[in-house]
Amino acid sequence: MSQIEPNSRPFTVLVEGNIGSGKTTFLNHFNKFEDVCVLAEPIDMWRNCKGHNLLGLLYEDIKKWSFTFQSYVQLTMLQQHLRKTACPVKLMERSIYSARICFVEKMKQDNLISHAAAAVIDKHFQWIKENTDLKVDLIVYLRTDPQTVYDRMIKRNREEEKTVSLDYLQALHQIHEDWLYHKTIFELPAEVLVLNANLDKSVINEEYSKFEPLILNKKL
Ligand code: DCP
Repeated sequence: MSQIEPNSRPFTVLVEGNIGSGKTTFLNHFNKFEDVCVLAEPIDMWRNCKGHNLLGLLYEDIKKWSFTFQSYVQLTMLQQHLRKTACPVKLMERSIYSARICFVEKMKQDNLISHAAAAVIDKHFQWIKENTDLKVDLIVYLRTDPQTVYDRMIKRNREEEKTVSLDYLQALHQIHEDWLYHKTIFELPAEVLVLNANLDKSVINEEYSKFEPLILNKKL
């Protein structure tokens, strides 16, 4: 395995997309490369914060738990951004950026989080950006149709997501589109590679293989 110099930064790639867009499948595809450090979303931590299932609480009563949940997401995502690796490439499932730009924003729009609570999250976010190294080299946007991800979500039947509606996925889709496709809202921390993630699991690995050199920062 090739290693990077002790103080240099790995080529950092964020994998973004709607709920059910196939981020895990994407990460699994790249897990086979020994030069790649794959950081899955810390969902187990969200399910067990000192014994509390924050993800479960969130969907039980979204208004009551949005702030608590997103505060913890922000901390766990920061830990992922700062995690050191000797690998030359680091692949992260989601980021502190999508937490703030997609999820907190959606909660704000829906009045699920007070403007005061959102301001606190934002203050933390701004401080983190200014005082830590969140540098990213590439964003992979797994672009999907809301109906496709809704069907996948129903099929996977994750206990906490039973109350997630097609409307919610449509709205989240729109925010991802505005941020990563139309590029009309917020900042973009890196260039975006858009992939068609509507494709079926049986063919999607072939699609991902085509983009391996770009994602792994290898010259063609
Ligand atoms: N979530 C949230 N706020 C965040 C990040 C995630 O409310 N800042 C929620 C949405 C989902 C769950 O956490 O219910 C996991 O969402 P992701 O879209 O990040 O991960 P998936 O497991 O759905 O990814 P995929 O199916 O693409 O592999």
